[in-house]
Amino acid sequence: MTDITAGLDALAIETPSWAYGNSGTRFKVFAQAGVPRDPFEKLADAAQVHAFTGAAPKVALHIPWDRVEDYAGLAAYARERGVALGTINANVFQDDDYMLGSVTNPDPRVRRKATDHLLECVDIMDATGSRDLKLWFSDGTNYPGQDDIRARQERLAEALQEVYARLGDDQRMQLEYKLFEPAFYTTDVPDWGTSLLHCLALGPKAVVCVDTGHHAPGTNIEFIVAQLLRVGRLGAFDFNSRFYADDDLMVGSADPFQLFRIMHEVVRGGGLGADSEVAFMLDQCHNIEPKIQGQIRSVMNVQEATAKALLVDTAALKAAQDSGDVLGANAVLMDAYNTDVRPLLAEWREAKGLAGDPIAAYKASGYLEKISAERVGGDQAGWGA
Ligand code: RM4
Ligand code: MN
Repeated sequence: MTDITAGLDALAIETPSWAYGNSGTRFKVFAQAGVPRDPFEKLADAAQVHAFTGAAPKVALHIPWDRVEDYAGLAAYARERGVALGTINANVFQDDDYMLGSVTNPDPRVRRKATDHLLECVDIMDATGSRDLKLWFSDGTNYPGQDDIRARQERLAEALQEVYARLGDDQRMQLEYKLFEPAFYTTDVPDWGTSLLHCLALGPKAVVCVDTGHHAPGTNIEFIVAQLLRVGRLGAFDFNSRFYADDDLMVGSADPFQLFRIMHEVVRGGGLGADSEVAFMLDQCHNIEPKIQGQIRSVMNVQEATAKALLVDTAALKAAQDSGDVLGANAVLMDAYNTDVRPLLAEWREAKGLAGDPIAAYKASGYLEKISAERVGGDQAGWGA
């Protein structure tokens, strides 16, 4: 129980500002009552998730969606509500100039513009006190022959190098990969290998971000996690759930067993604990479910998977593995996975003065009714600046 308590204490989940805004599919965005109109209201909502779970102390921003005049003021506003600003997510995918790519665009003017945005994000990190810059590029091509695959890698390396050189001593760059979409033929950073190659060329402050929704069906994500931890380059997770493509739904919902397997490798590889620098972020959208409640549920899902991973009897597992006891080893893992950890988590929360059932407590708080009544008029936040 002590190990489990320490492990759960160490698990800090960063929630994304964009989860609190409206989102949808390319077919329809269903607006919800009470949705924030600006970054301040998003932070107020994120603070609720932390207040009820005790495990979501940071909020990731997306620039320009969360652009404000005074970032230090935004950070102070967050602090007053008990949370801190986290990862700064750059956005070089929503401007007409980026039709043929951002930092890999054949046009040097567009590349300059994209790189300048990334550098601006580092300025913002200085003001917010954020450690991490997260880079995700939609860059790629749709048709064979459209552009030179190799030249695009060189352009990418050049831009990354310039941004890397601008990072402060305590700042990091996370390079996220994604198999496909919006590019459908080649993506310039399609997989963890490409991301890792660039990170290794850059230096120790460049780390890989694993978005759980960015893989082909059947990909063994826990293997990737084990490998990246082994070489000290697992920088962060963008947690979410996928069933088909990049669904961005609640982490642990479609495949809680996969999340457990991932967290088992995290624990095994030293990715959880006071010394770990792995950032556990959510990158999700709540299209049809209530957003704050969706974030609370997601934090709880990660906690449940983590608690089960912490329950694995590592000595018994190693003994079974070393003696070639295939089914015995598998049984050790399954025993942990099949344990109902909800009472243990309720106890962990109550020991911290929190409600054992965060969802019930949040619903009873009347917060959603309050913001629905108060946030009338103005433009609800969505996937736009
Ligand atoms: C991308 C990627 C990024 C996220 C944006 C909103 O697919 O996952 O991490 O910032 O979506
Ligand atoms: Mn992501």
